[in-house]
Amino acid sequence: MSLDNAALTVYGDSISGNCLKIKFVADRLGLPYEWIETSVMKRQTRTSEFLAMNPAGQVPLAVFADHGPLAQSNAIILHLAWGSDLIPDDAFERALMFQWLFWEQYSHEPAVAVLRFHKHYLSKPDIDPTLVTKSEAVLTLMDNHLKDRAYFVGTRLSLADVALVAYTRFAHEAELDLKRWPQVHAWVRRVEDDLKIEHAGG
Ligand SMILES: N[C@@H](CCC(=O)N[C@@H](CS)C(=O)NCC(=O)O)C(=O)O
Repeated sequence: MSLDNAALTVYGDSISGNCLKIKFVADRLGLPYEWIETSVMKRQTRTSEFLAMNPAGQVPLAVFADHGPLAQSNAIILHLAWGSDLIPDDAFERALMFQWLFWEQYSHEPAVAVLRFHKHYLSKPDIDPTLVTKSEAVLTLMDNHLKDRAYFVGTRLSLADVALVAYTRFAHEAELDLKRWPQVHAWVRRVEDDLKIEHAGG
């Protein structure tokens, strides 16, 4: 897609992997946008102004000058990247990319992102142990998938990698040491380099 300078406003919290997905894709594609920092911890997603744009009270939220608001991180990155090299041309590879995007939202994010939030941001003393076992299981599944490939789909970076790296790169903040999952560890570095972003895990 192409956008002029005033066409896209992104409401996002910079500590959120879901929000950073939008930044990574827009920056990679050279799409201009205005980022409005919107803190979840300060409940800035619960103001009447924000709820009027997204009744779900969540970031990220993309507001397109010509169409209006669009929520859900993976819907937003799909819209921004449609027609770009971040989405495979081949129909089956594209379906595989969707497979990983749905898995990310249903299985990965509810484990790894929630564990990180509870440990790193809420410093909860009573962490649900199933969050740890679920997070370890998703990282093991990813490590097995990456044993004979550099990217999740095909031979190049796609939205599947962008969505999955968003919280995996913060695994250390969930006290998950990626050295236990060496393929995932190397893939995180690879994708961070491709996206020209800092190595979150140092
Ligand atoms: N499935 C949504 C999840 C969005 C989400 O959970 N956003 C969090 C920040 S990562 C949020 O805004 N939480 C505030 C709240 O739910 O009150 C997506 O991918 O965009």
